[in-house]
Amino acid sequence: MTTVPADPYPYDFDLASTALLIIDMQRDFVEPGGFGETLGNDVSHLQAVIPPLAAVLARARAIGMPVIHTREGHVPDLSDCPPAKLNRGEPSLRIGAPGPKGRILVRGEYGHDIIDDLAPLPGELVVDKPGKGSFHGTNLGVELADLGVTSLVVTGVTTEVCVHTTVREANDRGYECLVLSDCVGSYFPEFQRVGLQMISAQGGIFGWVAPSSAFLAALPSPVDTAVPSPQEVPS
Ligand code: TIU
Repeated sequence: MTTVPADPYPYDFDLASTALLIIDMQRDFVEPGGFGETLGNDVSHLQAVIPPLAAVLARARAIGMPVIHTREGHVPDLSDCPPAKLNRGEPSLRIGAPGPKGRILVRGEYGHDIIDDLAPLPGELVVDKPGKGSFHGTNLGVELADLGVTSLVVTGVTTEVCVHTTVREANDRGYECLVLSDCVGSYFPEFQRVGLQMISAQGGIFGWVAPSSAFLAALPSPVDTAVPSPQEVPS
């Protein structure tokens, strides 16, 4: 077992059954001109998440931890977008409307894809989701079962929307979630603070919260976990 100092108490996990989940680090949310900004949000708050999350991603890859990316968005005819979600806000700025990065939150469009700094590598799972939660309308649960994953290290945006919905879904499904506080972001500083408290309050009602520095410090170094080269294998 590996242990990370966390709120409300240390988070124990088995590296063999843990995955890094990166939620919706898409241009539509993180960059100017996307869906997030059309909703009136200041996207600069989300940019702060990128450097610590890139460091966690690099380390996860180096030690062979499974990495799963999600993207929120809809098929081009919007048949998977319920009217209750579609009919929000100014019509010219809604899901499916043309934006500076292509049609807003539509699969295949430039703005729907993940930012270059965190681009998935070939072989990493990318889960396209029509909702805020990562389990609703996706095969994520099946994929995690196939991988033997029972613990999730959760990162991405936004803290109080897709991260919270996913952590709540995961908690109800029996996964143990560690949310990395500096690797999740909100357009609203107050929601960031309270959103994290809501996860770890009441004895960890939805999961655990820790900074990425604590998580990284608990991981084995890449050297310890590297596959030995042929000349290093004892004969
Ligand atoms: N608006 C907002 O805060 N978030 C979303 O619409 N989606 C995600 O959080 N990914």
